[in-house]
Amino acid sequence: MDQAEEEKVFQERVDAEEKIEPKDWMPDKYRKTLIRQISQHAHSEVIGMQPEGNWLTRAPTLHRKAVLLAKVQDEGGHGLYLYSAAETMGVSREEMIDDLHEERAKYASIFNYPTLTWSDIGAIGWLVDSAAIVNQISLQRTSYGPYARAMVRICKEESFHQRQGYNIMMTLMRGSDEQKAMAQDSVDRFWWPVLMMFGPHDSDSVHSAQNMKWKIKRQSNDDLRQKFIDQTVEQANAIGITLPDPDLKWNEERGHYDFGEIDWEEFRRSMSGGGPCSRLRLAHHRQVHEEGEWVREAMRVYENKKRSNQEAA
Ligand code: FAQ
Repeated sequence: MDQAEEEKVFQERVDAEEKIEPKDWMPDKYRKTLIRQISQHAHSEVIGMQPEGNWLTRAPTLHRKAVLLAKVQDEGGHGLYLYSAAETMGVSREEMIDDLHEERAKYASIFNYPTLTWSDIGAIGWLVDSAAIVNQISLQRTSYGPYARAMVRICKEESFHQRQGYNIMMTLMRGSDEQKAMAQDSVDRFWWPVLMMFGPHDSDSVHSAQNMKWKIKRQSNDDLRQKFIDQTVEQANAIGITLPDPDLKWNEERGHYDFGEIDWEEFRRSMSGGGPCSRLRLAHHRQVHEEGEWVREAMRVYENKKRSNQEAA
């Protein structure tokens, strides 16, 4: 088959909802855009451990600490599933980490914001994990098999993360005036950056049109953002939190909440190294990666020794 025929058969398989597996033929651009998206997703999970890890030593109770510890470890695990899924497409872990360190690869801009108070941990669990779930539920049906399967387990774990975050917010909102003000302040700071997690408007999204056709993406950035807003308004009302958007109101005709415009200048700044903690996040990742070199070296020596023993036997 020539290239055009192969692409036609590939598209027919995608249209028929068949999963594409690592050894199947796929267009080069499909492989490239998936490596881009999956590795960025993996980097987000791992960089996302930093803002929450910041509060591990200051969690208010032993119970909260144990829960947060489990959550942060889960995020590291998600990164590992996702790096493994990307590796099935022929890219190595080293290349992906290099791309992150050299700022050729992105990670979710939300993790460039600081966690200033304990309630920020509640706001991240509730809002950031909710947004991640809305996006990832959709990705469970993505066309690339290893990515879709990784999403199933990740979504289950994210549900627990969301519940623990909402539980922190609910507890604070039942507390003193000071606790209520702290919870509200976290939501005031995180709300707009969370809406940016879904990416630019569909009309400005460079990858959406092709990636929807290939069923890498199953729902558009704007549709997912709307879904998240509709469900979150009800959750905020239930605990007495005010979402910081004066334009937020139910639109009977559309059957959705209307909302104000996102500050896209801030989004662009934050995703391209100009967020409040961008430098810190990457510097920390580079430092920890360097400190872990002895583990990778030990693994390489062990693998080489095992191979030479097998060859000698
Ligand atoms: N931040 O053409 P599009 C989590 C970039 S996991 C930074 O629309 P696409 C778990 C985009 O990469 C959160 N950059 O791109 C957790 C592209 O740049 P490029 C991560 C962004 O790929 C919770 C450019 O803008 N989840 O939270 C962002 O079709 C708590 C043009 O955009 C995923 O990664 C952004 N927010 O759609 C962990 C889900 N948005 O690559 C710890 C998988 C867009 O050309 C604690 N990814 N950009 O240089 C996706 O679904 C998609 O990649 C989108 C972007 C929706 C993020």
